[in-house]
Amino acid sequence: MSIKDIKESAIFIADAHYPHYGDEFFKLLQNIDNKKIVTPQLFLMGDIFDLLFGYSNYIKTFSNKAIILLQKLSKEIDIYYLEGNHDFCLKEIFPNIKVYNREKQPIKFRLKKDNIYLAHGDLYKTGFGYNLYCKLLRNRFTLKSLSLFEKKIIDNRLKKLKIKNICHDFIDFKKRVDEIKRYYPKDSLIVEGHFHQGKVFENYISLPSLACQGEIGIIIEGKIVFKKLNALLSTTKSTTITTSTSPTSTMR
Ligand SMILES: [Mn+2]
Repeated sequence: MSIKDIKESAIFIADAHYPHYGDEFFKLLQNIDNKKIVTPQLFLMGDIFDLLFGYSNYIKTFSNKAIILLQKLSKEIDIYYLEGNHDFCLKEIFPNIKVYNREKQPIKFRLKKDNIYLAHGDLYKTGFGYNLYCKLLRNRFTLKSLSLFEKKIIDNRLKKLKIKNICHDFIDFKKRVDEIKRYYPKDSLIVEGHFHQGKVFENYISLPSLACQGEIGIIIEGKIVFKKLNALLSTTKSTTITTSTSPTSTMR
């Protein structure tokens, strides 16, 4: 299997937790749709939705406009979706998106000459509950017997998620990063979301959460740079201007 390249201007969105933490995610999709932001590849790094899974029409109603726009965009640009712990069983919803469930992660790409591994970031932690949940939901029989209670379960879950504080510093994050890095080849770049930190530790990039830091990752001159949506709009619009005053974090 040939390894795909991550292209210049590729965009990484992590942990938007849509629709509970603002409209930035939808705005970003709109700007890609109206070509104010031009990107050849969109990497959705998981927990893009605060709660979304396939085989349930009810859960889709909460994020309908974003789902429809994503479906449209997936026919026009390459979209990769690495499922998170809040969004899974997505193949059914997004037939034109390359969906990678937790078991298929990390996925290997190339960025210039480097090997780069992408994962949502919850691989090396037990995920028994939601794996089981996912497997159950894939089963038509369970789905049918669950559908009676579906609305109640989802309403209850959403109510809790809505008030959850998801933005905070991760104590001893460096220690956690070192543990994760042991699972990857030494000379590779690692890009993960999940932790909502937006920090870089040598070859480990913890993507910012769109819900918390309000930033996304974008490839500029072969490197991942973190940017706010507004800064992204001004850069794309004025590609001839080489200097930017917006705060960015760079890593290679
Ligand atoms: Mn997560």
